[in-house]
Amino acid sequence: MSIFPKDFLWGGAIAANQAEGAWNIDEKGVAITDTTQHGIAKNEHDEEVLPNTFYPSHEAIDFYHNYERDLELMAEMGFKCFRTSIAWTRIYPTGEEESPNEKGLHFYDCLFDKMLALGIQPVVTISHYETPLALHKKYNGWENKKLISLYIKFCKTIFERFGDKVHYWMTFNEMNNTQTIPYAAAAMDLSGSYSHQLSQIYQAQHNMYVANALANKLAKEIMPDAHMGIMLSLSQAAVYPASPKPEDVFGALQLQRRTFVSSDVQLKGCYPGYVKRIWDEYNVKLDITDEELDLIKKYKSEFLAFSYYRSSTFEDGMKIYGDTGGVVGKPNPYLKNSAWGWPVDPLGLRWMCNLVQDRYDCPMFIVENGLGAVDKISEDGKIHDKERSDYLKKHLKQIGEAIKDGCKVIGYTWWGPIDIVSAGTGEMNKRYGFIYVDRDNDGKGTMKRMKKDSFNVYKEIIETNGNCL
Ligand code: BGP
Repeated sequence: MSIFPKDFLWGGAIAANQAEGAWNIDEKGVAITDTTQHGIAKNEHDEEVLPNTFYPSHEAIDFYHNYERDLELMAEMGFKCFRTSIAWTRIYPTGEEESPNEKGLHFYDCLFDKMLALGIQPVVTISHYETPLALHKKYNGWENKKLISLYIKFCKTIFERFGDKVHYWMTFNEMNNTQTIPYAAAAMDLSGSYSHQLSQIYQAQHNMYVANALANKLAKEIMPDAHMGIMLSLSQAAVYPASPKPEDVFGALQLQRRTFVSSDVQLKGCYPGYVKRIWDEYNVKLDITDEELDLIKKYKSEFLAFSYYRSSTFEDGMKIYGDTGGVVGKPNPYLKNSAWGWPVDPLGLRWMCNLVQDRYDCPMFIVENGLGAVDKISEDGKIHDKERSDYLKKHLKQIGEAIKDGCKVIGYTWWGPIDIVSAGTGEMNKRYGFIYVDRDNDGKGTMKRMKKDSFNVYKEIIETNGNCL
């Protein structure tokens, strides 16, 4: 008897901007993710806390022209679902056109039809940091409430067009990252005093909460059987205190729950007290109406999707960006790091699932988990990526334990089942895939695809519904 439910959604996840390429063809407009992003998040001492850089992924792996063969490889592994995003600028190039771009709609029609033909359920992130650049320039992104109606127009178009093909939707990617990478997550530049910067961040987040509520309302009207979820980055939320020192323990709790602000508001339907304390202490000024609070309360999200890569450790006195959850992180002596310095902590994932279960008692979907590593082609012409297979098996084992703990985990999509562009570094060499793509950091290569050893490891796990773990 498998630990995993028989209808468990095994799969993989990518994002339009990190895989499709074709960034400026078929009438697509420029998205913020097509630009070298800038801006550095600072703390109240004006110290740089987190780099806020993204890189243009222009050609990426040209998934736009290779998706049929790529999806056939996913189907060969037995995928039940596949997560990707719909590039907003393929549908509304500047975000404000009267009517949508038919070439963009046609691409996603073909993409979802191919998935369904292979028995793969599409799981769609409505916007994966892919806000039209024009809306950043005109409104400074989500800081302006105008984005709400423009986003809902985008939702209406894609719900009406794809509602009979797509049944799992997430409104935004990792929306709690508005705190740490505002330019990517909210298409927003921060400015002025620290208090003003926090006001911008919480205003953008509030506007996104209102948009999420209105999207849930619209979905029920257009796609009654749709599952509407929110998506967070919970990697940095697995925060351990560096010692039993009360200041370390309470500081870790503070950080952890501040990462849960977005899910508290959208799954519980109201703002928690600890956020209001931040607003008071930092003189945060917001434009929030009673009507908006009623919408948030009435149209809550159904499931919590999240990414988990690593855990972090908090020590009293550490720099915290904006008192809003940005964790610089202190090395954990009990964990080994990946080649990019991310602590590998499978038990942290079980811990996170239990935290989410206790906090929300709602279905949870792990939509990003993976290991970015340097892959080398061996003399035998193969890629023996044992580290990745070990990471996969250890994390899935912990999900199995979490399910036995009573956590309602409905699915798992490995981040980057095929090599794609790293968002944080702009590199192709930070590879996540079970499928290798011959393309390097300089955009050179044949774009040829090749199975790694981990391809068959995941294939067997799915075939046995996790029993071989
Ligand atoms: C998450 C993003 C993904 C992906 C992932 C891995 O925060 O939602 O888009 O990028 O991080 O990070 P990276 O690509 O920087 O290795």
